[in-house]
Amino acid sequence: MNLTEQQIATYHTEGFLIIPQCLTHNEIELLSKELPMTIDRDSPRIVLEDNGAVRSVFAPHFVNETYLKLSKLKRFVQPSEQLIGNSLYLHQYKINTKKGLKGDWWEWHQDFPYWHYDDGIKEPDLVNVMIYLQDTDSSNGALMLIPKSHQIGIAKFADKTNASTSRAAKYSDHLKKNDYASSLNSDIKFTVDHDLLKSLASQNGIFTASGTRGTVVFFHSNLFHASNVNLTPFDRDAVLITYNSTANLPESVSYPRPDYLSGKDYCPITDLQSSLL
Ligand code: 6CS
Ligand code: FE
Repeated sequence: MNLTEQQIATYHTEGFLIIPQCLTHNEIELLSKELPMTIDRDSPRIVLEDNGAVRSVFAPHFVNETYLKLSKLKRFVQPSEQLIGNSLYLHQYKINTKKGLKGDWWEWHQDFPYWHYDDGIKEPDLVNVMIYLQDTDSSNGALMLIPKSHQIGIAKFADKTNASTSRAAKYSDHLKKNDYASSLNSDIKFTVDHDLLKSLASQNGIFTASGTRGTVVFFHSNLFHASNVNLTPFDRDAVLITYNSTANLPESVSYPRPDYLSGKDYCPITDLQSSLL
């Protein structure tokens, strides 16, 4: 699947691009059937909500062939190469399982600050590919976005610590103890300053990326985004694949995060797949 010039322009202006029905019914059925096989609750790859429900499953491709093939689908890699303008490798891969009545929120944030400060990636030349495995809307925690917000680069952070020092430097301490929770839980460390959020939301509005199962949202690593709790009794599983340019490899950081959070296979993605089946 190749994007048109118009679609590429839309992505660079708005910061996101939605492709409905990007996966077939049978492909989605297979992903849903195999999702439980990616979960080993004793593994550090699994992040839990405070209430014990699974919040995220990192690196499902480490343990499951179908999810490995998903990360190599032509339908994702080729458009992402067009958007980034370079060959790509897999930087991060997770399933954010927002369980029925238990799945918590994601506060307004950008992804790139985590990949810049925690993983040492210099430029925001990464793209997120988000796939809905169920019909998703505002009732069960669809992705909320502020269009064009990626254009300002790394935003001013909300001050959660009323620290006078630079927050990023302060928070790197968390990495010393292999404590990644403040990047992955429902109280994440780098969130957007509320005055800035209000100003951009007033200018550009807040868009809720609703879509039927199989919808794919490509979005920029600096785009402001959030998602609400899941108030329905039904699960809302979203797969997020993050590709990084092979010309933008991480520089060394004091406390490197493990490979399930920050991919270490920097080879360009090959053996592209046409289908999951
Ligand atoms: O730390 C990370 O890599 C993860 N944390 C957030 C809040 N978004 C990006 C990524 O999934
Ligand atoms: Fe995010």
